[in-house]
Amino acid sequence: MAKNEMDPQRWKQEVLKKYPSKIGKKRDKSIIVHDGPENITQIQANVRTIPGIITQRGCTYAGCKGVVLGPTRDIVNLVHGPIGCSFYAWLTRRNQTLPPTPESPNYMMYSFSTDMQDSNIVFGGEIKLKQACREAFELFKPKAIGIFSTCPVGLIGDDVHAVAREMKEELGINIFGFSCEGYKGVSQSAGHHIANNGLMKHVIGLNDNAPEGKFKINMLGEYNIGGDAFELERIFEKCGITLNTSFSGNSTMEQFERAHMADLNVVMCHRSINYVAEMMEKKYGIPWFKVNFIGAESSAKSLRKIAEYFGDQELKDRVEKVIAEEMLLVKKVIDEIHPRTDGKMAMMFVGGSRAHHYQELFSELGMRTLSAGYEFGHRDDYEGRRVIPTITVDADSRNIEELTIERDETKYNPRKTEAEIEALGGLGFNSYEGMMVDMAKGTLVIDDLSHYEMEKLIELYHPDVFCAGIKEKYAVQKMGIPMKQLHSYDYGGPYAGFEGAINFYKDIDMIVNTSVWKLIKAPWEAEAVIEAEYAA
Ligand code: CFM
Repeated sequence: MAKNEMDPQRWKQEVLKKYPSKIGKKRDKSIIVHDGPENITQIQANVRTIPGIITQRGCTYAGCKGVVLGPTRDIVNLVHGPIGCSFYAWLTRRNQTLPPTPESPNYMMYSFSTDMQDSNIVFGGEIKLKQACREAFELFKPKAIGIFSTCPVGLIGDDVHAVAREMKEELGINIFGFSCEGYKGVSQSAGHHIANNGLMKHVIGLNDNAPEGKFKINMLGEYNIGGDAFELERIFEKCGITLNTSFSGNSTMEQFERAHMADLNVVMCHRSINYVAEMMEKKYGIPWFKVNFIGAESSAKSLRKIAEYFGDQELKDRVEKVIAEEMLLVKKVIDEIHPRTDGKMAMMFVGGSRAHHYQELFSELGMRTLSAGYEFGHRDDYEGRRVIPTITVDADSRNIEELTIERDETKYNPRKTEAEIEALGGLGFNSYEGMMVDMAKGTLVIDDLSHYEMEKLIELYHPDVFCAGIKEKYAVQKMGIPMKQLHSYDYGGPYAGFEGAINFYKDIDMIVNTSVWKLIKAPWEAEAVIEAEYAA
């Protein structure tokens, strides 16, 4: 703790006492004063948001359509619902994609929607949905169409799966539906799971033609925000590692179909795609482990893990050579910037993985993370996968289908024997240690941060940079604290890999060292505040 910094325990009590007691009791379990990596406290996560607290969360449809399937360029992702929901369908998430030729299909700049009207709500929307499929097929001749359900679809009972089957038959292309109505889960996390299930059921395993290459991997949970995937593709190519499939940054339908041909699954964002990793292991025998390409050191570590897995000396040497070369540039920039960022304080409240990963980048700059949390992470994302068996299944989690996956006898091929897996145990197969293990004692870990809690963090700690999303951005900046979006990168990036790390160091240096913020007065500094307490 820096001098004169408020004790986190006191901060927590101050915040909780302002809530009505029932709400205070609920929030108490989601706000953890971290007792250090050796003594991880249970956190309440993935439960319903308290109405009115102003959550950062999104909906199930956003997780399915926007996050997991959204970055695929050659599937027509058709939203079945009112046009408002389709704002999400229209490049709002800054995924980038690079078709091989200008003629190659790329539908990412389109917004496909059935534009449901009142009459469809009353009389049903299936006919309109069929028409939309036919129209999309006629206009674009896509390889596949994905149909995404918004809230009204579930409320009126349109059967998107029946329509998908019928249209698949009629049009002769792969068409599949998702029951990802916005209300289906407590956040977008449910949508990830539904998308994972759909990909397993309808797409993965359809095509056995894999690209040439001795070391074939799938990259799971990398969505090419701000060009991150391009940087990772560059690094893999330099190392001689073949990227078979990417879920789903810069991806195509063909890549998804051949995902079962890889020798290894590496998982970036555990929250959004761990289900696919697990299911592919069972069905096809592909092992998986967690990697992190946010941060130069962790990128190097992840590359070494991949090389170790394949065990090929030539690959190992080449990876070392690449790391040495890249680190030379990284180090040069760090040496210059570090003195200006050292000791500064960051806070980050993002999604279900970045609040963990980005702490690495900040620590490379000598900055500490005083407080962090996920919008929709589960306990395993905080405390590590070992707590999964102890997570209570509630009505909301039971709502999401759990697929029963059997071994595919014709395509199952264990990439490593049990003995080999055991010998490589240090790589951490099937495991993720979560965020808290990497955080210092006395930090504040907060799940589903409320707007009020955010204001109190800023008011009482004055962090040097606050990281979250567009909903928080201008509220934070009005309080005179620089704000960095870690969802869209504020139109910057890439931040993954080595070149990405360099971009990040430079951006953060600019952000935390500009003097303009000192000229802004927060509302409570500029005017008198009237405070009141409940009489009852
Ligand atoms: Fe995974 Fe993501 Fe994230 Fe996520 Fe997201 Fe995202 Fe995110 Mo925004 S899949 S959990 S649902 S890393 S859209 S690319 S930035 S909240 S931290």
